[in-house]
Amino acid sequence: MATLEAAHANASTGASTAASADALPDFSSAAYKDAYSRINAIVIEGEQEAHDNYMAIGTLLPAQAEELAKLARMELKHMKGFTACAKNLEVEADMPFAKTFFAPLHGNFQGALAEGKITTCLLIQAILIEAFAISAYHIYIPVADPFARKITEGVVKDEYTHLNYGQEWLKANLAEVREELEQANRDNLPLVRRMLEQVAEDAAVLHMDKEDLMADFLSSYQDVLMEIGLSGREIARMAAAALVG
Ligand code: PL3
Ligand code: FE2
Ligand code: FE2
Repeated sequence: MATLEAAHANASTGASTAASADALPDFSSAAYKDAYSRINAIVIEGEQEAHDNYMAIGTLLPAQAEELAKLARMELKHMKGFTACAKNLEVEADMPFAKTFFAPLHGNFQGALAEGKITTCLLIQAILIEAFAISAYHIYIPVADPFARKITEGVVKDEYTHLNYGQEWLKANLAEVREELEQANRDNLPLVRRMLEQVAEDAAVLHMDKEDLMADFLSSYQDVLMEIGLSGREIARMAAAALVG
């Protein structure tokens, strides 16, 4: 929702982000390019899979297939934007690494899709992956090179549209989706936590702080669960699943 986006715009001008923006990384160093080859690949793979996932969700929700195809098209545009970012820095994206990085979450999405589990598919793609992307892009923007910063700023706006799509569908169907939502969270939130941990070392080379990433992610995620209509206690239980997995 608009309020959610505004809250995060404020958060990303916070003190810790401002401090790291003072010290921009050396975009042409070998260390930066090496880390960027993996981070950029993760983003490209994530955008490509997001495209495929929205198209797949369209097969489960035929009445909304057109709207979902529109969301999917935005993902391809994002993918092209981030491909240009790597080219601009003369970096080659490590795509095999990125495929491995997404494999567990991808596997869970495919399993849910095969069983026609709309709630699980939406939680994985439209909530968890989008909240992960939004937190990463927020933290990246102040320390990005000028070319990538402009592209990422455009992308992040679209990602809120995607997050809101999932949020509104789940909210409208809350009574029927509650139980599946809790199970899907238990199965997938630990995977997202592991992904954040796996990316942390490379992200640090880009001057992105792991705790900032985690905090931004959890704050988006909790806001969404609240908007969907879950109670404070349910939200706390769901967030606690990140500690268990
Ligand atoms: C769905 O719209 C997008 C899915 C993308 C997943 C992004 C994962 C982000 C990992 C850390 C990236 C930092 C940003 C760097 C940009 C080149
Ligand atoms: Fe995207
Ligand atoms: Fe998206």
